[in-house]
Amino acid sequence: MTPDKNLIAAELERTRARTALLTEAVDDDELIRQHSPLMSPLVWDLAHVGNQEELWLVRDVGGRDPVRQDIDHLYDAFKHARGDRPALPLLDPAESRKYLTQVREKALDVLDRVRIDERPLVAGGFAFGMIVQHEQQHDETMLATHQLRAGGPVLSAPEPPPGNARVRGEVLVPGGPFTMGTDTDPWALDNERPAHAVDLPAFLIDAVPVTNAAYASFIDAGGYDDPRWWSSRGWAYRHEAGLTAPLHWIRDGGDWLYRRFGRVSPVRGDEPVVHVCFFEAEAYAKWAGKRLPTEAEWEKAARWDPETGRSRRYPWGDDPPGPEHANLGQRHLAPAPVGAYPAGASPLGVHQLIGDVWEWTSTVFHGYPGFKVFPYAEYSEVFFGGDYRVLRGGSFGTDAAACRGTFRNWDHPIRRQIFSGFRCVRELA
Ligand code: AVJ
Ligand code: FE
Repeated sequence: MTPDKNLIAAELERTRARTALLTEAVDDDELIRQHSPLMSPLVWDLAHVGNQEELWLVRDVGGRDPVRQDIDHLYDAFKHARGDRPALPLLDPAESRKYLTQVREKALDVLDRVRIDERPLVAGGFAFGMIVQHEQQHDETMLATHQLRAGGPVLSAPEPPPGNARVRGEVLVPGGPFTMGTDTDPWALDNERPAHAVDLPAFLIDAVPVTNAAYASFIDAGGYDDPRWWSSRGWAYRHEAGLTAPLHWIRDGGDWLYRRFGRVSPVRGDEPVVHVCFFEAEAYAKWAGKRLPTEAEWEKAARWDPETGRSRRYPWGDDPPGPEHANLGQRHLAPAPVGAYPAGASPLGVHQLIGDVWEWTSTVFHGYPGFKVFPYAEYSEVFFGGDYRVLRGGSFGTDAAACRGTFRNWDHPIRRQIFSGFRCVRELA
């Protein structure tokens, strides 16, 4: 497949506009400051996306001289933990922006001149797609930093579309094999490959993600105080961290309020719950008499077409996500109520698998059978077999370029500053 260079350039520019918006919404002091020990200062993310673009597009694909080799070590995520980054001699906001502009000019020139041939790094425009996705991933990380920052609102967006109250209950996914992963998606990352058959017994999956109302019933039923629902690690963490509700929820008499991007409002019952960790998701599922899906179950529910037996790129088909399909791309700054995207449902009738909230699965992050590192081990391989659970489907903060039915995210089971929710499954009686 020969990708359209104009399209690639447009994706790079569209992505940069999002990065600019997220980093221009606050003043220099807030860009440099660390808003949470879990997160980098925004100014680190900013120069880091430029540095990755320099490493891969300017130096590797383009074979050009370095722009700023002297700063590579500052923006290598493996050299300095997030908590240590504010103390580094980072580029200041003005220097960072200048650096990004210099790198982008060269990267666009490389794109103009490069022969997109069969070399793996450039086939299908892969390296450019990888850099677009990398910047989009950091844009989601920066949005999570915005959610953690104290102070009044600096971002705004229209409300998501309304929900359709009729979508509830469970959907039967029949037993049998399906194709998991992909060999053909040109911008799929190494951990999504290769395509392979997975045979699953039949199961029932929630038609929609678990809502705030459902999650509040778990809280009201004393779920946080009953060790029966928690794994031993989860129970220990629930006490150590003093968990009593999703992150950012505030008790208000018998009701719940929620602080979202600097605005406080009542928790909406019909929205998917967000900002829960894996242990909370697991406890809720057990309380509800269910469990979390495996990663394979999630992907079969999202991609398997019972008519043809093939796996689709998205639940609705192979067309790229439009605003009618899914809540992606920071177009709205909240998950949409359940039932808001009937056009995005899978053929079996599972809704909102893509967008709204990342969904925890019970699967530990590993390489698929036949996995090959491409193009660098530090993207995926170094995390395989570690203390990470896979999350699927993307959130309202995820861009379409970094989201598809095969896309795999992962995080520690205690993390909840990410836009994480879940849905449940159960075996047939
Ligand atoms: C795939 C979201 C887990 O943010 O740690 C960004 C993506 N990798 N820069 C992360 C990533 C390198 C990664 N996640
Ligand atoms: Fe990165």
